[in-house]
Amino acid sequence: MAYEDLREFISMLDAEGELARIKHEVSPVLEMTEIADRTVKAGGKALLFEKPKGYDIPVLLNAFGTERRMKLALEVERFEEIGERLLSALEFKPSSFVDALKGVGMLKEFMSFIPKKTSKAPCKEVEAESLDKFPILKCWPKDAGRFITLPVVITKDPETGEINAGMYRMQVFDGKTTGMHWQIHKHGAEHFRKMAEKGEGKIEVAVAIGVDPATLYAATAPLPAGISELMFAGFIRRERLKVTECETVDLFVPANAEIILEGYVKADEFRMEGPFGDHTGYYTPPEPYPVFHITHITHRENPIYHATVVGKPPMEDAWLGKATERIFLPIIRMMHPEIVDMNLPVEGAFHNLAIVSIRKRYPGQAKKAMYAIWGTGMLSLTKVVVVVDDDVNVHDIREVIWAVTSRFDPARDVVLLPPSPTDSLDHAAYIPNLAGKLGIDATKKWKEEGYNREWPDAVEMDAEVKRRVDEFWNKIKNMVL
Ligand SMILES: Cc1cc2nc3c(=O)[nH]c(=O)nc-3n(C[C@H](O)[C@H](O)[C@H](O)COP(=O)(O)O)c2cc1C
Ligand SMILES: [Mn+2]
Repeated sequence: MAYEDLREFISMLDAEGELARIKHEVSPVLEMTEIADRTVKAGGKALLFEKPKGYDIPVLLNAFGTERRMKLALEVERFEEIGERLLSALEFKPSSFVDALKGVGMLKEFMSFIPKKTSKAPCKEVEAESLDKFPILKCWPKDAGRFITLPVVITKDPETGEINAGMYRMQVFDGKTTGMHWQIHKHGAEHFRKMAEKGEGKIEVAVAIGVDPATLYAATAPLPAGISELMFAGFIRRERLKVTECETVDLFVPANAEIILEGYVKADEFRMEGPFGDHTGYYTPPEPYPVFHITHITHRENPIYHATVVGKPPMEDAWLGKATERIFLPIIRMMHPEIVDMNLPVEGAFHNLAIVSIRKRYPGQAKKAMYAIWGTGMLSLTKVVVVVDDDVNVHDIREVIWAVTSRFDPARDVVLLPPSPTDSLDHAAYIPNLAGKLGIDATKKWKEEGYNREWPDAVEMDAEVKRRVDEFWNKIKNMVL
């Protein structure tokens, strides 16, 4: 049964023993961060702060902070199921994921999850004057102020009319004004640019805070442009998302959201945003970003404010990222069949390092896999790609280090790219958004690749001997272990 809203998810977490209700008075200024940081790093529970100091609206943090909770959120045993369902819905062999989702053959199943309009909208129950009533966190000491960290930002493509929902943090400037941190590679930024190019002075924006888990996840997912996140949310939930018409802008929002902000972003107005303690583990320095002017605020009766704290990994967003890694793997494998598995280690902040295993069938195929990663959606921003053979478990870093250090010759097996698009949060880039890339081919080398002898066999015991030892291992085991 799909979660209708955030509240149903919270109830389920409670029933599963996954929720801690904090009755202490805790300040949303820094104190909640310290508690969330200690909790997530220890694999602890979701946190419902019932008495935020100075506010009467509870705060939910760390809802997705473990693998188990992320799976409960998306109602799957394995994240791959979602990608596999997408592929199995295909009626032809598309040459790309975009073809797949937009093409003729697609996906009656996906299309059947178009959001369902309703006029019964809890998110519109109560009108509010300003953001000041919400316990919005100041996360880290050097943050420029309070930041809304889990907003689902909804815009309409000024050319095609397609709707996008992306998660872009919002710095609170005052009760009716925030920053709009859509980075240049993101669809919100693309809609903004198209609006400016058309000479329209502003773009309408709606923001939902506190949504059902599938919708929240979908807003963070690297879907191709033009693929509706709200439809994807319905696909994940296996039930259409209920949306309702905004009151002051021409957009639809999740009807059961806790809080809705309506407003606009002007073409010619930029303001310094940040610093912000970011998911790279560093403060992202101040940079000019567009400004969101809020014209209308509504919320449910007794709303819940949903937030996350990012910082030095691992933090809660690690599990949103890991879900993405797993969900999109089947699709990446469809497009690039040599790829077997992929690990985007949390410590690499997802864009900094990808470890990919391949089944090599022809010379140079490891290089092809690198170029595939660098040519695929948001993976194109990946700074370092390491390619190993499929006898290596990419999720076991010790095995990866063994394979990489033993199987690559730095003089021959390195690919260095000239400055190329990089994540806006790549602090090492000499020029923001532009940096080199490194590929390491750590596959076993072949004669056809210029290696002038046979690759040595790995040291392994005979299966027959293992079987013989298995027979009496239990008697010895307790002595030796
Ligand atoms: C907690 C969290 C915060 C994020 N904050 C931002 C942000 O401030 N700016 C941004 O461009 N992307 C941010 N992202 C990543 C985007 O949500 C992600 O790239 C998403 O795919 C963007 O949607 P789009 O492809 O429709 O633009 C954040 C992701 C998470 C999980
Ligand atoms: Mn998008």
